[in-house]
This record gives sequence, C-alpha cells and structure tokens, in this order.
Amino acid sequence: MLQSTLAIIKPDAVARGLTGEILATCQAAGLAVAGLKMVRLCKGQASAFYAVHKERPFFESLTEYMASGPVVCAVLRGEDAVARYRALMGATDPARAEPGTLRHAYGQSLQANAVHGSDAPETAAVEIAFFFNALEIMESI
Ligand code: 3AN
Repeated sequence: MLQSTLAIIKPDAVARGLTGEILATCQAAGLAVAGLKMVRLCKGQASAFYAVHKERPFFESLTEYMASGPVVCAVLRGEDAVARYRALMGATDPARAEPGTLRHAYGQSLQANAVHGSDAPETAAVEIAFFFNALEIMESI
C-alpha cells in the first residue's frame, strides 16, 4: 500500500553534515521525498512533538536535545513506507542496530540516534501535519 511517513534528521546528524547522505540513502531504498524542510524547534515544540513520551525519564533530556539545533524533516513516500523506513532506520539504540541501517551508520547514542521515523500510519498522519501544511506536500512524486 502506498504510504507516507515522517522522517526527521536529528540535530546531531544535521550538525555533522549528514543530511544529504541520509536523504540519498532513503531515495536509494525506494522512498521518494514528497516534502522537505529544515526547522529549529523550541523546547515547547519539541515537547509537543514527543508528548507521548512525557512520563519517560528521558523526556527532559530528549526534548532539550531535539531543540539543540536545526532538524531536517522529510515526508517519505512509497509502498509500505512506514515499515520500510523503520527497517532502514534500525533499532533505537545504535549499538543494537543492524549493519546497513541508518542508526548503525550514523547514530551516536540511544538519544542522539540520528533519525526519527513514524511508528504507524496513524502516527505518520499526525506527525506529518505537525510539520507540513498541504501545500508543502507533493501529491505525486
Ligand atoms: P524510536 O525512535 O526508535 O521509535 P522511541 O519512540 O522509543 O524510539 O523513543 C523516541 C526517542 O527517544 C528515540 N529516538 C531516542 O532519541 C530517545 N530515547 C528512547 N529511549 C531512550 C533512552 N532510554 N534514553 C535516552 N533517550 C531515549
């Protein structure tokens, strides 16, 4: 099924100049870029985005980190894009991520793990709408 998902290239990866490589890897894996922007979240916006984790012990540190520098947000589209991009990202902890995954290649720690990806089609719809308006998403690409 043709799906869209939200990818975020996190502050550590943007700061290290990895945006182009990460997007190229996504495209080479058959995920088209249907929307793209760089933003700098404030702490409140990072907290709103990660609200589902607000009871977790790492919430404060995670939202500080996500607000620490620019992030690049992309709408990725393709067949089964949500699951295929999750597989391309690899495990949350880069130390456990399989070779060939983005987090294995670029992740630095459990928190600074280079990339975010929506975990389900319903979440993807909410997360895409958090960052993009309709004009900024290509219908066909
Ligand atoms: P994923 O991004 O793989 O879906 P989640 O949703 O469990 O992982 O966690 C959201 C983000 O919170 C992760 N990408 C990571 O940056 C951070 N995180 C998750 N677990 C921890 C932890 N134990 N300590 C610090 N940060 C964490």
